[in-house]
This record gives sequence, structure tokens and C-alpha cells, in this order.
Amino acid sequence: MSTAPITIGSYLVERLRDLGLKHAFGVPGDYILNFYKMMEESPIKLVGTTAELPSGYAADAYARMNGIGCCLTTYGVGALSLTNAVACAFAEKSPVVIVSGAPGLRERQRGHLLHHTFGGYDSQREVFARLTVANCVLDDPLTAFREIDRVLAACLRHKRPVYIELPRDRVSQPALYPHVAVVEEPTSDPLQVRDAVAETAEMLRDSRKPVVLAGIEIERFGLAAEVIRMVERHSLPVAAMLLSKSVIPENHPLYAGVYMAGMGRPEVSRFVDDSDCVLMLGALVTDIDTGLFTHTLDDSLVVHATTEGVRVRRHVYPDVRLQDFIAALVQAELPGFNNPPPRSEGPVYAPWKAEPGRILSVSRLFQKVNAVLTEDLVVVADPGDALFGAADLIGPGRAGFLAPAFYATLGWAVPASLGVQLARPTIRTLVLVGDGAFQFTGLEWSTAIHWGLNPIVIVLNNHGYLTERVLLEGSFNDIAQWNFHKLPEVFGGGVGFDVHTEDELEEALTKALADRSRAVMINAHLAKDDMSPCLRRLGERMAKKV
Ligand SMILES: Cc1ncc(C[n+]2csc(CCOP(=O)(O)OP(=O)(O)O)c2C)c(N)n1
Ligand SMILES: [Mg+2]
Repeated sequence: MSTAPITIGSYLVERLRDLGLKHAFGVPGDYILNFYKMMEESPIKLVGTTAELPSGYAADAYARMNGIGCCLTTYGVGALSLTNAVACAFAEKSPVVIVSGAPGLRERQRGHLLHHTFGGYDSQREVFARLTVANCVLDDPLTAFREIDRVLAACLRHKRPVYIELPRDRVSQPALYPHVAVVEEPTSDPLQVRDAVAETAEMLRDSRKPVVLAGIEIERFGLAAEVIRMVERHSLPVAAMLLSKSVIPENHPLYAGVYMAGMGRPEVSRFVDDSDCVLMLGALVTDIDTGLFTHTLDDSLVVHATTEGVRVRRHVYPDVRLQDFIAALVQAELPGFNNPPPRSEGPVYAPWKAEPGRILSVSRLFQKVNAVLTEDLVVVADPGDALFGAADLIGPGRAGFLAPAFYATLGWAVPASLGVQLARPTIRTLVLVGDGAFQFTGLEWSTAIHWGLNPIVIVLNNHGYLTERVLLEGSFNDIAQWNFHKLPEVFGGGVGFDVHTEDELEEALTKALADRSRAVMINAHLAKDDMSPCLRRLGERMAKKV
């Protein structure tokens, strides 16, 4: 056991470790260097990324898989580059801890202008206060230890990012008195749980076509197994949403598919929209998840339970924790329903057999992707047709699926695949990314190679910003053409495939899957105007709105 005194920095490292953090992402800089050193000497591994923004996406995906993620950054130039990733983590509920170094308190007193600073010394914290659920500045050893506890507890409770600012001359400041970590769990009001469940059970008993919609909080709060128990016990059909795709095993007999109202598969939309009692569990009701709010769910038929409380029709029960509500529903006495999920109107992506020499199309590409999905292959999709096409994939069992399907920030997927594979070394990622999106952050593929990881990246190369083209065509949607398949040469690792035809895709994916020792880059050439059914429906609806 170390006899070294506990310091602000060492306590922060220790708490992050206790919470299960094994990797932290970022780029060093002088204001965070001595904390970097402290982390380096701990069991937590430091993963250097090509820039701060991708470190944020990597940490976000890591947090989605691991329960907590972390970015280390220097002040100003680094931290401010991270903001977009932090906003994404906030919007989509991902527990990321941002630790930013800052000028030391002593050096501030001289009144000189210090590099990387802008405005007052509180400006950066004010920016992050808007993007996080809790923030602190560890400038005082009297309060720093409690502040670390408070901020980390908020991160885990809300599954949203938090901001910790650490002035560089406070990292090694010892505690003034012994401190024991305090972790308080919120509890439900038992009477509210009883009433909320009784009212929900009554609605369910009166319904003939009940449906459960499993949202993203079910994934984040680790409640999928409990939801499955609940739907199995009562024979309730269950649909997922795009943001929570694959939260329910997609081959489960009660699984109805991904619900996206007017943008989704018609048989799933009809099934949910026709329901006379929709139990929404942990769902974010976003424009993309509801096909631009084309859903017809009537408030009087909906129970909406989230981590912020339960609403049954128009009655609100704020002090009911989602896990307690679901646990009580498992036990509720219900009749057992007979509302089987819709039969697919023919699989969107039918079985695959390559036709040699046939030019690759979007639908055939996704057909092939669907055919190779296995439980240890996690699909990571970037916004664009990569995501919309992926909406209709039907994975075996609980094959993972990750995408920024609400905040929709381009360039998320490649760095995210780094986070996913470091969080879960036994799985491989299949990254679906547009040519435009790849140009945002594709350099991060080199970090994956550097770490000996083996993501398979498929660039859907449709010569520009197709999703924007669908809304409004113009020369601004054309982008520089890259030979993506030649990147292995530049990055000094991995293997690339230039794919124009079905048999070339077949060969590339067969080789990629057979060889787990290398990262793979597939440059999949597609026609400029070819698109998935989902993007076509989105385009039609958006065009009416803008
Ligand atoms: C960071 C960011 N900037 C801009 C956008 C707006 N945007 C949405 S889709 C899109 C085009 C994406 O092109 P690509 O990645 O090639 O996918 P495609 O639409 O061609 O399938 C753009 C620019 C965004 N979503 N995120
Ligand atoms: Mg494109």
C-alpha cells in the first residue's frame, strides 16, 4: 500500500479507477501535463488521439460501452475543441468525465496574459456549465475532494457529461483532512411507484394492442434484461428506436423492429401507431426517432417512463425511478396479451449472393452487411446514409449498434470505434461511414492501428453530401475525392480494398472477417444518387418542411 499522502490529483485518479475507468482519451498540453503523468503512473491507460474532438467521440462511445469514459485536455485550445463531442454526449446521455487542466492559481496573480486563455479565468467553466450536468474547479483542498464526489455522482446518476477543471498547481496539493468517498443513491417514493404502476396496469388491462417502446435509457442504465423479463412475463411486443437499436435482441420473438413512424418500415410504424396503449420506457422523443414527428401517438394512450419520472397519460409521478417502475411492472398482475409483432413484409435486406461484375448499389451493400452480422460485431454508424441504411439491418441476437442518432454529428463513428474496441476487447467494430463524414475525423483510424485494433471501416463513397443533396442540390455538396483504400500505406498498417462491384465487396468482407489481426478499410463506390429507403423517406418529409 502506498503511504504517499492523498492529493487532489491522486484522489481523482483513484475515484475514476473505482468507477471502472481503464482508458482515458486525449491530447496532452502543458496545463494538464502533471496530471497526465499521474494518470500514466496509474493502471489507467492513456490513449492519445489525433486531436481533441475525436478524443471526445472516443470517450463517449467508451462510456456507452463501459459505463464511464474520460477525456483529458489542456486549457482553451484543447477543451474548446471538445465542446461538440460533449454536447453530443449530453444530448444522447453518455457519462463522460472531462478533466481540463488550467493555469495555476499562483501564475494568475501576476496579471500577465497566459497562452490558451481567453476572457476571464471563469470563461471556460461557464462554457462547459451549459454542456454538462455538473462542474467544478478544484482550486481549494478544503472542498476539492467533496467536489470530485459530487460531480462524479452526477455523471453516473444522469449518465451525462461532467466537467472538472484542475489548475496545474493544485494537482499535487494534499488533502487537509482524511476524506472518505460518499456515494448517495436516489430512491423512489414507494407510494408514487404504487400509484404509477396501478394506473399503468389498469391501462394495460383495458387495452387489446399494447406495445412497449424501449428507448436509449434502457441501454444506458443497464435495464435491458429487466425489460425483456417484463415483456416475456406479460407477452408484450416490444419495438426499439433508432437511437436504441438492438437494445432488445433483434431475433427475439416479441421484437417488433425499429420504430421511426413516417421514416421507418411501414409495418412497424403501423403496428405502433395503431396501438391502444404504448409503454414508452426511457425514450427520447426526437425528430429522427419519430420520423420528424410523424408519429400519431396520442398522449391519452401513452405511459412515458424516463429517468426523470413517469407520466401516465397526463398524470405525472416525478419521484419514481425508472428501474423501480420496470421492476414493479414485472411483478404486476396482467392478463397476458395476444398482440404478436408484425410479420416483416419481406426482409428489407434479403439473403445475399454476389452477382459477379454487377455494380454495387446501396441496397445490395446493406444486404451483404446484414448477412455478415454476428453477435461479436458491433455496428458503429455515422449520420448520413450510413445510419439510415443501417436502421433496417436486423442483427442476430443483441448485436451491438451505436450511432449519434439524435445529435447527428458527422465524424463520430471512426473515433467511436476506437472507444468501443478498447472498452470491449473481445468485439470487433464494423464502421459504416460516409465519404463526407470520414473526412471529418477519419485520421483516428490510425490510432486504432497504433493500438493494434481491427475495426472494419466501410466508406460509403457516394461522391459528397448525399443527405444534403436530397434536401437541396448544389455544388456545395461535392467534396474532394479521396482514395480511402490507400490510407493503409499512409498510416503504416491495416489493409485497404477498392470496391466497385458485388464480387469485390464479397471478397473484401470475406478477407476482412477471416483475418482478425488487421484493421480494414473498404472504399465502397456508390452512385451519387443511390440511397436507402429510409433516407428517401426522410428526404421527402424534410423537403416538405424546409
Ligand atoms: C458536424 C456536422 N456538420 C454538418 C452536418 C450536416 N450534414 C448532415 S448530413 C451531411 C452530409 C454527410 O455526407 P456523407 O458523410 O458523405 O454521408 P451521405 O449523406 O453522403 O450518405 C452533412 C454535411 C452534420 N450533421 N454534422
Ligand atoms: Mg457521401
